[in-house]
Amino acid sequence: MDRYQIGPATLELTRGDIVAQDVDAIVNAANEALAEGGGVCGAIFRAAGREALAAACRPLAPCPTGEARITPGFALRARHIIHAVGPVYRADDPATSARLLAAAYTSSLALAARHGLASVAFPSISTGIFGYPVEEAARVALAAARKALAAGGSVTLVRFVLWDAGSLAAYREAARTLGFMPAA
Ligand code: AR6
Repeated sequence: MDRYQIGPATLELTRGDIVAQDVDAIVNAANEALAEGGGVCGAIFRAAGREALAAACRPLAPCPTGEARITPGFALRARHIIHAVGPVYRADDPATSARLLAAAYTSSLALAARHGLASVAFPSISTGIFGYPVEEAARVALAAARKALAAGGSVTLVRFVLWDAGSLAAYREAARTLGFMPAA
């Protein structure tokens, strides 16, 4: 586990499975319909309980790209699931992709703060089925999280849970590039 200090908060990078995280909220890499999908979304629906989660999501849809919605965590260890919709990557418009990806993280953390949550775990939004190059996405994700944490609020722990070694390496390199301070 890599730890970085951001003002009064901690940001962690780890490899693992998001559904197993013992935090106040895990974030789902969702679609605008908030429907059960593949990737991390499929894993979260299976672990939380497919029917209960689908029923909770239905009245909250649609969720436009860049926005987020919150539901209970049902059978998960996490009490809440924040459903964030990242962009499908557009190689012809990387600036719009970056803006929408940053918004997905910012919206999630604003929602967590509104609910008084202290700890939030994110997957690498958009870098699977949605095709966002992970090196670019890592810089956008970490910069957005740092900005939100530095602004203060209830959230004091953000953990990025990366599924594969390549993604963890990309996030570590992004943290280095952005000048993150390793926590003591
Ligand atoms: N824990 C953590 N990360 C995971 C897990 C897991 N259990 N499983 C996969 N990943 P993706 P997207 C990683 O495709 O690109 C769905 O159908 C995965 O290796 O899950 O935002 C939704 O419903 C990758 O690094 O999300 C949407 O329609 C990262 O999570 C669409 O896919 C994100 O990959 C969203 O696509």
